[in-house]
Amino acid sequence: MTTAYVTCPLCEATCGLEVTLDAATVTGVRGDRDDVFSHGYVCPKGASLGALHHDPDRLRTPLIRRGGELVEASWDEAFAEIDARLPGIIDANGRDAVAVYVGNPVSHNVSASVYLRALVKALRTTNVYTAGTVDQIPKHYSSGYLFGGAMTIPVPDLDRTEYLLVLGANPLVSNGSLMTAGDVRSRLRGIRDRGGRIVVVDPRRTRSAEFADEHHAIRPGADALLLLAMVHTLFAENLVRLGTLAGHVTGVDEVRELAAEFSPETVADATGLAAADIRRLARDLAAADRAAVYGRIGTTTQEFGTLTSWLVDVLNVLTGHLDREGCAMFPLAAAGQANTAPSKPFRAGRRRTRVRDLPEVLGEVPVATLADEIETPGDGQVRALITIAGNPCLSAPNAARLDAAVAGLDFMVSIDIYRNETTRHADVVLPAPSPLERPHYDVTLYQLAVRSVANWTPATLTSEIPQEWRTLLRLSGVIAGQGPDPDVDALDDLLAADLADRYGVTADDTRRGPERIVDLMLRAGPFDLTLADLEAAPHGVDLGPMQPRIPDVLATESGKVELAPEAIVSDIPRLAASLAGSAGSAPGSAGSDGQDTGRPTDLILIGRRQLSSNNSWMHNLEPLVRGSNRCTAQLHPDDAGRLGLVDGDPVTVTARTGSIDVPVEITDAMRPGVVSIPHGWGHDVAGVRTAVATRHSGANANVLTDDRTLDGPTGTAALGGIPVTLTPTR
Ligand SMILES: Nc1nc2c(c(=O)[nH]1)N[C@H]1C(S)=C(S)[C@@H](COP(=O)(O)OP(=O)(O)OC[C@H]3O[C@@H](n4cnc5c(=O)[nH]c(N)nc54)[C@H](O)[C@@H]3O)O[C@H]1N2
Ligand SMILES: Nc1nc2c(c(=O)[nH]1)N[C@H]1C(S)=C(S)[C@@H](COP(=O)(O)OP(=O)(O)OC[C@H]3O[C@@H](n4cnc5c(=O)[nH]c(N)nc54)[C@H](O)[C@@H]3O)O[C@H]1N2
Ligand code: SF4
Ligand SMILES: [Mo]
Repeated sequence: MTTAYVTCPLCEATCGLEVTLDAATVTGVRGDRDDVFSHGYVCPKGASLGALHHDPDRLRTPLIRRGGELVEASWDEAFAEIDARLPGIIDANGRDAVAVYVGNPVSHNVSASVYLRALVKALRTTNVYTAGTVDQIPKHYSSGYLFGGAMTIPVPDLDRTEYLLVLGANPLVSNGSLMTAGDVRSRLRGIRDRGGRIVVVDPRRTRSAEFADEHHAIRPGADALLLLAMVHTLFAENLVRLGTLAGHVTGVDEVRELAAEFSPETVADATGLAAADIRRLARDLAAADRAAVYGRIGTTTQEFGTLTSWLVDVLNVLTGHLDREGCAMFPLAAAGQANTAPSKPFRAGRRRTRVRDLPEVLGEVPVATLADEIETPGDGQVRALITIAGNPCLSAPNAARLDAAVAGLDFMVSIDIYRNETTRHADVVLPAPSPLERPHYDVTLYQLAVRSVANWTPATLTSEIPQEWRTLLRLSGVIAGQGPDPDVDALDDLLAADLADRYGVTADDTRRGPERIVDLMLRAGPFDLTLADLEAAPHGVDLGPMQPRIPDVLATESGKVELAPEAIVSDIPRLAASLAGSAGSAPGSAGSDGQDTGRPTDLILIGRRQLSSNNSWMHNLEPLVRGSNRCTAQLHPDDAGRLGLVDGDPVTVTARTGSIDVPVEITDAMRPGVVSIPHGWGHDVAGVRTAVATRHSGANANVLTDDRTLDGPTGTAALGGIPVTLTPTR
């Protein structure tokens, strides 16, 4: 029996886990009590790392399409196939003919996130699509314009705050997002134990809302109106206090003027909150000494995602709750320096997409328009696709359309651990090691951590499958014209030298791959660590709480927090128009879509996360698909009564883009007029190899979400606020 200490790479919480093994068999996974950050916490997903590793359906060899079927092949055969087909498509159709889709697990995988840059560089395509464009891009955009850097994202100082206003997040289920906090439950409990308050704004009474002191069931998509009315109240009641930020902020007067027309009375109907409650929320926030406003996916994947993300921080600034102990603060990461390296002020929209004229943000373009780019003929039409750790056929809006478009591509390569709803369409599938077969250091998520921590995980088990960084470099070499078997070590040396140069340190060339990269990032970082320091600390190194960082952290042109950037406030007229359009609208209507179909059974669709799910890809593990982890449409009893439905009835849910069949689950946790269906289900399609998931298939909620309904400034998909009708299934 042996024991290994690993950082869980499955979600943003970065928990430390203790894995016990009998030779190469995982016999147990539990929380590591000595972990400096998570102190022994583990969730059902982390506890399933062994089941994931031993899943017989997980891919171990490459697959190639032969006579229409995906068959097992050697690595050399797989790369020979790619070499025979991909460069030809680029030669004939140009570089933009190849698109890349980068999925969520890339951010949790140092091999993939660092070495992806080599692939993107080799491709030189403008068609870089990411899961971020159905997620947090509005937050990068608002932070970029407010503070100068897209990763300069304030996170709540959870361990010291006394008032936390949460919008559109359910940390007790998601374990926290854009707020890396091992054991978030204990940290939230800490707020209450200190006598503090937690307020949750969410159309659904979630676990986090139950846990909180106060819950407001807002209408979907109305957060920007609520927050703007709170800003209005701060000015109207003379509660604006910049405190330590005075002298570091521009644009306060513009914000006052912009908020003038949004009084609490004006927005009360549209938000579903009483004007008196809106005023009180503003006063409570202003009165709290240590407070933070925090918004997550319910605030970014909606039609006013950018405005809402911006207003979250506008409130933090106007109440003096930014960059101060116990408030919203800027993390300091030990490696990767996303918000410490000097950088040019952030700008988005440096180029726009061919078919729908949508902006790039961080070089990424919205996956909501990938189907357009595949289907629309002309120069730059997408003919080939590379997916890396992504399942867009389940996770992107108007998924049925995207699925058909992807099926019609000339060529597709996927790097993935499963043959699933997306990778089944590939011509070549390249497997990647399981999380226990690779080293790990959470370069990305530590940028957002509520304390500075660093933890290195060596690979627990060896693998026949090449490390993902090797696969990415090999693919890059093929695309660069070096043939099917490029010198991967030479490419690695180049990448390391390039990064060492950028960070101004000397790389330790006795190491290779992510070991060498993480080591040089640590040595360039603010804590002067080396990888050897972390290798000697299997439970991690705690580097202390967040510290005030203004003005040094600011990278705007003016060197100040620019509170009213044109690139954001130019979207306010659209918000005002939605308010005008929402007068007298049906319950639950976001009042922002103008897509009311006029039918009496109209409801507004939102999503939800489930404790034992991980987006679309952990449903193949028996321990996770038991019990309450089911794909249902949650509905308020009043709506169920109106529709003549009882609990468990099958219903057909229909939107502009399509319809799905799911059972209803009647619960007064829902706001009347709103229906909630989780995403990531819909596994009963041909050609997948996920036997357990197929048995627990559920339905694909993204057949209902609309690729036309987007956040204005960024083109991020509005996955919530979709009008749907429910009819009993015959
Ligand atoms: N167990 C589990 N954990 C996960 C994941 C998972 O799939 N399962 N996924 C991970 C990923 S990729 C992410 S991005 C994070 C997300 O982390 P969270 O944002 O915390 O995740 P959700 O549980 O989806 O919470 C979003 C909430 O927004 C609410 N909401 C919907 N529309 C609106 C609206 O218009 N306004 C407001 N105020 N609220 C709204 C929903 O009811 C929901 O409760 O979670 C991560 N963690
Ligand atoms: N309706 C609705 N849709 C949503 C959301 C929502 O709230 N509602 N949330 C959105 C959000 S926040 C996100 S982040 C996206 C996620 O969207 P995606 O990233 O497209 O989807 P995932 O389900 O995370 O799929 C991850 C894929 O990576 C594979 N994988 C896992 N680990 C590895 C690895 O180490 N290497 C490789 N190569 N592959 C690996 C899995 O098998 C799976 O195919 O979904 C979005 N879609
Ligand atoms: S909360 Fe996230 S990091 Fe922690 S064990 Fe669960 S999946 Fe892993
Ligand atoms: Mo996400």
